[in-house]
Amino acid sequence: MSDNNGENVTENTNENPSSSIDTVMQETRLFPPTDSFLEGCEIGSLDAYEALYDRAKADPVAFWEDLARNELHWFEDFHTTLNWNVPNAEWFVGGKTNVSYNCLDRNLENNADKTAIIWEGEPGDVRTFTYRELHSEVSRLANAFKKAGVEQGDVVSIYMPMVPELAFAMLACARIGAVHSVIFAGFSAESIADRNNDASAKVQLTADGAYRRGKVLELKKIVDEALEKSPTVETCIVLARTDTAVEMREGRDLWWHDLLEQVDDDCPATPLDSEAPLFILYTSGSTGKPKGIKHTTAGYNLYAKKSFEWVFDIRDDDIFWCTADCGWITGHTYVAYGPLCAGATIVMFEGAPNYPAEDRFWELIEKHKITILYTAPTAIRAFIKWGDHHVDKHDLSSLRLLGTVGEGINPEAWMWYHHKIGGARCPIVDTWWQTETGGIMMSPLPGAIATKPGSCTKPLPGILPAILDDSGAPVRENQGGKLVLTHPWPGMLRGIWGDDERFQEAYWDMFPGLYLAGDNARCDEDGYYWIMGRIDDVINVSGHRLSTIEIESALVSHEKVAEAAAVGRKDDLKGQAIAVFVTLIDSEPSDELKQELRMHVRKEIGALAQPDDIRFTNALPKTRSGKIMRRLLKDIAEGNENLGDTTTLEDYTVLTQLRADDES
Ligand code: 7RM
Repeated sequence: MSDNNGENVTENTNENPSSSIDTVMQETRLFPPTDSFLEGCEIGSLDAYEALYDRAKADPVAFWEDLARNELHWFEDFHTTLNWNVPNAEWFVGGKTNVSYNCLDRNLENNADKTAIIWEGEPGDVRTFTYRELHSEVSRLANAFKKAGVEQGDVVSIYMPMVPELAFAMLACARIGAVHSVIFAGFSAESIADRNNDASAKVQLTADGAYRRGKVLELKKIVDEALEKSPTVETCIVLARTDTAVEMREGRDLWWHDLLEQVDDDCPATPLDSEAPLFILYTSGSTGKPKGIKHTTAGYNLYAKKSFEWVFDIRDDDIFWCTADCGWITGHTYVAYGPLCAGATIVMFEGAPNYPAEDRFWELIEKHKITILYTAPTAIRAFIKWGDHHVDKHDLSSLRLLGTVGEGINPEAWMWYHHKIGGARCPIVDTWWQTETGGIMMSPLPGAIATKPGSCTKPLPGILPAILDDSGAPVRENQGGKLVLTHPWPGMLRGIWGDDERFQEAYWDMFPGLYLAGDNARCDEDGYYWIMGRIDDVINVSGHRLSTIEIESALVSHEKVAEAAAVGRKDDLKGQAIAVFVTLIDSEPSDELKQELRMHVRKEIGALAQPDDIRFTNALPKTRSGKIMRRLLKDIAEGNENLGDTTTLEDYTVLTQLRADDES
């Protein structure tokens, strides 16, 4: 991205409608798949992708109808493919299916003895399960749930470590039509109670404890506190994981293993309506109380399966590792439902990337011969900071495909991932999607679409995006605007649990009939999409609207910078000034370096994007799933004392540190 003199920024903007966003980034590198990757690819050329995409676009409803009939098992066929009454979609109406059946029973036909799950615990213990074993584990657990009083339609709140039983529990709920609400085992008692109350959860699942970097986090204790304030929860089922002493309350708490002893593993999957709720997953959103995103049975299942197969070009002998926790949508769709429904072998990992040392991921890849790694940019930037010597210790030659999700990946981090982890032979799929979308919406199909570092490339078949200015008109090529989806898709959310008004307002009010994603994006001359950051995070400098990701990527392209966050702060003269927060790889902060970084950004993307304030920090505030919390940084940049809702923040000490830096 170095051959841009930055002066064209001003030219662009003169012809921009006021609500569009200026792009200052130029990335021209193109990476087609290698011949060896292409061997055996299901969708192995741009033509093949375009043919599929065009067919889906011509008649999306017929496209999904065909797939639903071919890919899912139906106890009863559906009669109507789509009922669409904005903003409410119903897919495959009249049909009866079961997600657990599609993931398990269906795989008994051809994959019974294939490994479904390779699980590694934080201490290094390994357990594996074939599809036959998984079927048995889940069926038995489903019977245990019934025994404990769980009925179809009940909400089961799950607060557990990343152990196989967490996946079993999700599938067991799906098997009997209970609705799971997985809460990441790092949230506070208060957050659990909020979510339990919002969903009227009836049963709580937890474990005695969870391993966290060699220590034990006492989950049951946290749950005990949460249940004091969760009056709807009648029963709590406790898994013994760490053998930590816990208090079991008579009449409420049951041991997981005791329940299992009382039941057998014969539990036929319940035929469920296509639109029966499958799960609720709470997303924080940047303001206000968490939204319970609702997903249902058939549409979500179909979308999880097809998006998984398309994006990861899955082969029978692949060993697929999605590093996300099941507490996030990525863990729902690409640890559990997508891969299992596709009959794939997954790796599930309980631990952290830096325990006992910073090479744990690479050790896992070498040990389990992982072929596909799907992780987050925030992790990749951490690996870069920790140093290449951790990677060099391990043989990563089993890898054939890499993926990222969660944030934009800065081209510099992309190049490191490509060379250092992928040995320059593995395509990288940069996947754009949301909790709300259920599955990946835009991503390279790795055999068909040459990649560009920093671009999520093109929409999946059946997905119809557009980029609009505030008046609802499409923006021109390479102009940033609001990303929308113009046609419903099977994996889309079916609302916010108990809050129809908020559902309508958050996603459907701005452009009637179109789904507002809340991200800005541009589409380039080759039809490639580039995500530019959240709508609320746009920085407006003297009437030029700039993207956070582009400024951050310019900073990260400096050899000394590990990570950067850019925010707009109030400025009397310019409207907003650009404040950036920077973590360094291993250099010492200095005024000279600040000046160097200013000049670097100026050279990379132009004078307009040159930061006004630069602060060095040891760490950036992140959500528990690793996204930079720019909203908090904006408050800090503006000197605000009250930082609003910080409950989703991963590490509070970061804030104290940043404030202290501020005062010095
Ligand atoms: C899967 C997930 C959704 C938000 C989304 C974006 C950002 C996610 C990318 C990305 C740029 C990407 N669900 N985001 N993936 N931005 N490139 N490949 O993360 O609900 O937790 O977050 O994350 O802002 O709207 S989520």
